[in-house]
Amino acid sequence: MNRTTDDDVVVCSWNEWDPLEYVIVGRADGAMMQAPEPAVQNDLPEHGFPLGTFGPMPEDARERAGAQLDALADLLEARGVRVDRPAPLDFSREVSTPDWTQGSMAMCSAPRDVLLTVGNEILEATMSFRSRWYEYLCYRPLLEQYHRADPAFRWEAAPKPRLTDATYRPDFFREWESLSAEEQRQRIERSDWIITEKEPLFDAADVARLGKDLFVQQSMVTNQSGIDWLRRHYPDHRVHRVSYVEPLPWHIDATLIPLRPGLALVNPDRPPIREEHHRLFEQNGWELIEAPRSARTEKMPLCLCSLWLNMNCLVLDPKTVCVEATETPMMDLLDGYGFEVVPVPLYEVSAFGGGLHCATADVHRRGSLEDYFPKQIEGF
Ligand code: ABU
Repeated sequence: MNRTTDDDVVVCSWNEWDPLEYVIVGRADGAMMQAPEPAVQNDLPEHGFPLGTFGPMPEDARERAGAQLDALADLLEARGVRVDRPAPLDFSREVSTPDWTQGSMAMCSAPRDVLLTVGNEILEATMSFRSRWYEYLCYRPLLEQYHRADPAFRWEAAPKPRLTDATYRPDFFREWESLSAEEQRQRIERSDWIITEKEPLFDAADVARLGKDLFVQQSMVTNQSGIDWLRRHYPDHRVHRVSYVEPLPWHIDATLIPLRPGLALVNPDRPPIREEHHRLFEQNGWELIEAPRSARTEKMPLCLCSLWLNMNCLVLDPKTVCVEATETPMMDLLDGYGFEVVPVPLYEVSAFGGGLHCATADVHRRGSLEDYFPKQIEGF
């Protein structure tokens, strides 16, 4: 259903670029370096977290990240975008299900990882880390509110995964380190990552929304079964399973960033595995721009993301894009393509799960469902 003109619309967003009117911005409150679990083995002795340890993120870093997220929320509100914020849990708590016990949760600074908005639906992703299994609870007060306010809002949750040991390949990280470059390349080509196909798994941030076409990356947190589940869940969309030449991939939003109809950023270090990926864009008249490298040469302490967070932009409308304020090469590039570039300081948040795209989740963009890829490729 296309519901773009009703004044009472609360939830509706079909793509990454229509005018943004309503958004959720994450929070850093209570953020933890999560306890080890099969899929997460942090080893950061130089920053106080050697392998096997966990605990609260340093208070000063948390305050700086929180202040940048608050400033992002203020900036968006000043530009007329309505902003909601999640309700943090006590992330330091041990949590369990009948299948496992996990020493701590993590944080709620990256709503994009958890919530997938497609049209008038918000889907809670399965997630694939035990430390993030309960993160959806941070958004429940908002989702309840949208459900009351918007009679057309479809509130959905993907099947909660069991995340037993059978979901993870044992010794994945040790084995990965022992592989030759050629063996690693072969695994990348097979998308042979830590999660098995035991049950459907996906993070919402592995999905790029381009109208009728959804590009879903198979990654360390999204498996083939999760992509199949999404394909069945969105029968009116075309769900493309994509993968890129990237060791240990984690979320598509530093690899493929759509900017407006016909224009997208791609990552020059992460070409697609299948040539059909670029051919699909090109035969539908899209220009793919290679992102410039980050202005930075070093990541923030405790940052688990790559320097390609410079690509992790938030598009406000097809002429306006928010870019991290120190990323001058990216700002210059987008300025050259005619965008109004809004610089937003957010680098402190990179140690808390991401950049501008990660730190936000769409509630409403003004627009309708369109087909930007009328010329499809059989089998892709
Ligand atoms: N959540 C986005 C992280 C992507 C990257 O580190 O490249």
